[in-house]
Amino acid sequence: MSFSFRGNDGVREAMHSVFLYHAIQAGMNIGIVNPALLEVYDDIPKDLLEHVEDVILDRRDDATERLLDFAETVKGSKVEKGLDLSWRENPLQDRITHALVKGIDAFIIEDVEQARQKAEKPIEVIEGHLMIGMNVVGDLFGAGKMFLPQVVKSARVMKKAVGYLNPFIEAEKGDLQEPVGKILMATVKGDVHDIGKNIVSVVLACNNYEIIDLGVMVPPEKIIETAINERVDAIGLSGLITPSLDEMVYLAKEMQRQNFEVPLLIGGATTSKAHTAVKIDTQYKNAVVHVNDASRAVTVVGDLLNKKSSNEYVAKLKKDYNEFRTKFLKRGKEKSYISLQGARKRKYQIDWETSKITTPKEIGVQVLKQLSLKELVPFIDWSPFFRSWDLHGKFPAILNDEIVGEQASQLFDDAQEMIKKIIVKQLLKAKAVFGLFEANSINDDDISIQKSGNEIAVFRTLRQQLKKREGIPNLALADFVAPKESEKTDYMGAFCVSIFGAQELAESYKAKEDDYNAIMAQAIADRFAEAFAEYLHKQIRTKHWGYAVEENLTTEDLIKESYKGIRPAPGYPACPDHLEKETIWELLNVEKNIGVTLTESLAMWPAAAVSGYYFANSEAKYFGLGKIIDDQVEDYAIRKGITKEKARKWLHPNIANN
Ligand code: B12
Repeated sequence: MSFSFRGNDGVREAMHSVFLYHAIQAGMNIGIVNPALLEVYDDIPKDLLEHVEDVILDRRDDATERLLDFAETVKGSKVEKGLDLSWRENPLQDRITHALVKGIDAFIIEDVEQARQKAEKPIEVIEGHLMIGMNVVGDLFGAGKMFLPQVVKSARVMKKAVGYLNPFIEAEKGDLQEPVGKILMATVKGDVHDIGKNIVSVVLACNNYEIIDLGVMVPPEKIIETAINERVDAIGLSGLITPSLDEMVYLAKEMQRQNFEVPLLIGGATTSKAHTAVKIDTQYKNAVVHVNDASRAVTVVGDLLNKKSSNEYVAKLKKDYNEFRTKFLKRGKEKSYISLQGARKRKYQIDWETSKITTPKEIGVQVLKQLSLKELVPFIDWSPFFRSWDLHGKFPAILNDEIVGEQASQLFDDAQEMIKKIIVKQLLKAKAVFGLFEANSINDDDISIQKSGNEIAVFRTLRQQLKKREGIPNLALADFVAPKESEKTDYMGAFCVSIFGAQELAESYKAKEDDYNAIMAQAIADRFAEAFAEYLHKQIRTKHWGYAVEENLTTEDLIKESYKGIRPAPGYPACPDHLEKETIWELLNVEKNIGVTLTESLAMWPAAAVSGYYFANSEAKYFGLGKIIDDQVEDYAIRKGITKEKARKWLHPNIANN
């Protein structure tokens, strides 16, 4: 018998059960019969059963079509998986290990209780049964045979088991299990991003490290004080945006000043081995190490805290960073830069006589407070979602990837479940403010924003200064807006989108010791934020500004940025200057309109947020500013009316040989 079927999971599961049942009834020769499947048979709703049986028993000509139609009506009523319970018949230790490796928490209390009754002291269950299981998890992860989402699920099972045992341990005044080390984790002052830090914390906790997580926006004094009071064995700092790099340098200096000896771990999207070696390592004479993904964290921390070999490891690390630094600093010097004046002469030239300028259909500021998240789902770019979980590959191909495909599919299914729940229960809220304005570039690199001919704001843009081949322009975003001298009225836009509620949702899962879903909630909120930016940009192009009304692009086209016009965001390569967010905030009255605030490092809160500009010219394109030199820093300080020191502080990641 053969049939093809593309119903939803619930129906597919039921099909499978019914097929198995009938096959058994018919005395077919089936290799493995899992009794658990037959239990599901009893639970199959009568109407579904009838439709499925029609197909299998070939009772009607239109049976398949009817079943497919029926499948549409029962979407979302997925039957629980996990039917193969044969592992429950294994010995106790195997069951506990299986539960930890597979991340199944359904039976862990039952098994742990059995282990507790057999043990002399409840602590033995943690030190014995559970640690044996977690060591298997650690080994498989280390060997690349288990992936991050699985490890985070294992941690969830472990936490549930330990949570159950702790009252017993405390009741007999026994000592709780000794961790192998205490690690302080914090996202530095002014930064709000913590998904990476949370992932690393879970992975380290899985390996029996005690984690003191101070959360986000943590002032240096608090980090220092907690490190002293808690006698931590290492400090881990995380940061998403470039201003955080300075905070890390400051902390390293402070640790040195206060004669700290513990290692300093550096991580987060904006950090790099180069910055760590050049700027942080030089400030602290003890170990400083950059860790760029969660899977490396365990080995690095293990090496740093290993009493026997840590001296040797740290010496090697220092030597490596020293060599790296020397090479890196030389590399920067090989590049040549041209003066700002020279760069301005090589600006990107648009022929404003012929270039089409579309007058926006709606000028001024608008607020969106009630957008349904459902609308954003088709705009989600899933590839970065998998990357957050350390699964690398492009969506959708990643779902069938030979190595990570199974994990990616499971993760994707879990994400869909959570999205459904978020939408139905309205757990997250999408808010945006945007505005379209009259604009002209002035003094080469500034953009004057006007209302009825009066200037209401000025955006300062930065110009590439790398020496380039003849004919290749030195770009600044201002090049994409008609200059005042052209006597043409041009336009520009600005926006801020944000997803509210992610922190609260993640906290609610954390309170239930469920890190897997806590991280999932944050990762999904980030996807929604980016999808919202994509969605709104499309609305701008096709509706509010209306310069690309005819556009018909797929999500894939949007991911490839095949659209006309651009939406660069302060901090991204074309405009790395975060300070410009302050101008966006004033112009759009962001805080009052939607409640998104800026921290002292100009990170946005809530964290799942994007803010940026809209340029509509068909020649506008994304680019990287690269490095700039001192004359531009000075010029920028004058244009912006700030001190040169302040300009240097904000621009330093982009200053050559700095
Ligand atoms: C996804 C993403 C976003 C998402 C979500 C970010 C978030 N969760 O906060 C959204 C769309 C919301 C976003 C917004 C912004 N982003 Co963004 N974003 C990214 C992107 C593409 C991936 C970051 C990410 O989430 N990675 C996944 C996580 C899990 O990885 P991770 O944090 O790096 O953590 C891993 C390791 O670093 C390490 N780790 C992390 N912490 C620690 C700590 C310790 C102790 C250790 C040992 C290890 C460790 O282990 C983790 C797990 O493997 C990066 C580019 C990139 N490829 O990195 C840009 C990037 C980080 N974003 C950037 C910018 C500028 C912004 C915005 C300012 C843009 C804007 N104007 O709107 C905003 C800021 C948001 C805010 N709240 O202020 C810049 C930052 C550089 C800069 N110039 O400041 C980047 C680098 C892009 C770029 N090339 O310019 N962003």
